[in-house]
Amino acid sequence: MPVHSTDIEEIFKEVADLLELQDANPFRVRAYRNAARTIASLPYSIIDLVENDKDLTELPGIGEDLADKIREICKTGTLKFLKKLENEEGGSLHELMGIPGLGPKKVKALHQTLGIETLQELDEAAQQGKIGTVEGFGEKSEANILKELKRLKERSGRTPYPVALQLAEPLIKYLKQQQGLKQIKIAGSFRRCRETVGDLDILASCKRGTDLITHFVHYDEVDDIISKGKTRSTVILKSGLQVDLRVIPAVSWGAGLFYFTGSKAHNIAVRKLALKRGLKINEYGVFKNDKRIAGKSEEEMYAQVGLPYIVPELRENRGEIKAVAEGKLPALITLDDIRGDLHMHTKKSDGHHTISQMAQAALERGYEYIAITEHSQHVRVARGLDAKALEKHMEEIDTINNQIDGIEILKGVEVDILEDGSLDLPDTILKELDIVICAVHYLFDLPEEEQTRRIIRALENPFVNILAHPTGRLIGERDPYPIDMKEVMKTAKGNNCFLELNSYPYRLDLNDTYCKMAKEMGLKIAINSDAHSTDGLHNLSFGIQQARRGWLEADDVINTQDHDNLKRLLNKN
Ligand code: DGT
Ligand code: CA
Ligand code: CA
Repeated sequence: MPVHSTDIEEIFKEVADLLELQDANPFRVRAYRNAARTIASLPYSIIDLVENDKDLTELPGIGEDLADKIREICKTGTLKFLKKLENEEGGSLHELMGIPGLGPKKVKALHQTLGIETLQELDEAAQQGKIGTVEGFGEKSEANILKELKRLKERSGRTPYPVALQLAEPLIKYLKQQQGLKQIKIAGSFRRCRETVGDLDILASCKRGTDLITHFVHYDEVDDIISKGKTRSTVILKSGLQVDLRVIPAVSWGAGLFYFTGSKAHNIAVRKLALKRGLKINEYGVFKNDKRIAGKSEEEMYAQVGLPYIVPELRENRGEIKAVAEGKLPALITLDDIRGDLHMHTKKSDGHHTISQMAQAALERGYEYIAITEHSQHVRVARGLDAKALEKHMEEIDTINNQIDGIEILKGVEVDILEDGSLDLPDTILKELDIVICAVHYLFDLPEEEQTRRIIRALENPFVNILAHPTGRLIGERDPYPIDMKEVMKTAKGNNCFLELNSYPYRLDLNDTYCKMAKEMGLKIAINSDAHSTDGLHNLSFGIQQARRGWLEADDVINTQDHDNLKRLLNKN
């Protein structure tokens, strides 16, 4: 079982949690958390360092002991020390800490008073109303625990796209080793670039299909074989992800790809068009009087029903068929259209790299400009800046901007929207910045009207340009806060502001349908990485996928503009 960087990170985090539950020395706890953070922020996999026998102790926060442990995990896939902690008293309490709001102190209180050790016991106790009686808990926290447990159950059904991607890549590489393999592709929601996938649908055409199926079920990561036929098999990977493999003949490759890419609603709409022409469509081709007239490629399938090729991201039956028929299919944005990135953090707040490291990395990506946008003071956990610190930071940005050629560094901020919709920094300083992003980072549970009013007031500030991650959701973790999006969009447009599509793959906020809604209102979007390290700049490709699902074209997005045009868009007066 191959080890990933994230496995090591997870193991160290779990060790830290368990040590903390045991009241271990806080320095020891912190050492494991720091190590996990170091590994997470490396712009390359730590596995590579181990495989190349590099000195791990040169990394920040990694001493001899942790270096040994990293090597042990790489070699064995597990850590003996973690197993030991898990077998000790309270070793199963770690899973309770996966519930937002339950830190080590609260978990310990639940354990000591009610004897709760597992999620199931937690669920039962909450159902019976026992949690609210424990000191430090109330009815509200009990309701919250029930809500989070429910979400956890739902969440286990779908896999976030980046996780699916990480699991799919080595599997495809493995399947490609099979002799006689002609074509292989992942279809389904993964190909449509949905933010989460229910399962992976892999299609292949191969000289001897049964060989490929046998090869498939012998993959190291397979935990359970659900079915194994001559042309089809379903397995569950150790991660819990289900994978379907179908072997299809080369003559119907395009038909199979079309059918299993879906969505189901899109398939049905296309089939209706075929019926009107007296044609039949199935996963083997397009048929006229039982004679196959298309099936080798998706293009010829679409052509037979009178349509040009439709990219997978649009296949959701959200008007794409009517749009192509009228010749109004959007020319979807690509990563190549992006000229800069307007939201990122440095070491100064909660990022990992310096201004010049971020600028250098952006330059290497071919960008013409970036904006450095640290947090404001309210976000203490992220070491947000007050007015004085921001002023100093602005001077530093100027200095570096003068030193570096080929890229413009804009002076920005991600300023917090306070409870009443005022901003966390005075206008006198906002006015001096090239770009002001505002964002909600707390009080997610205000009633819709209040939350809407709060955000609208922020957008009415004369110096604000962009509303970051407009719904605050974290995929699989936190629901969007309730707001009247239409009103927010109207206000943004009326005040020459823009909304962000935050590309962090667990945010993707705005989502696809809101992007489409903005486009229809003529409101432009900024697709930003929100990078906290040089590596984080890569997240932009996830944002582009979501934007494409939302029908966005280059012109709908402000950071496709050159620097002069961008400056004009950001200068509201
Ligand atoms: P998921 O896995 O829930 O994220 O979503 P999909 O879209 O990958 O759905 P899945 O895995 O159930 O099926 C893969 C594709 O197969 C689906 O997108 C369209 C096609 N398909 C499945 N069932 C039907 C069906 O009953 N009718 C039609 N026309 N197509 C279907
Ligand atoms: Ca699927
Ligand atoms: Ca499937």
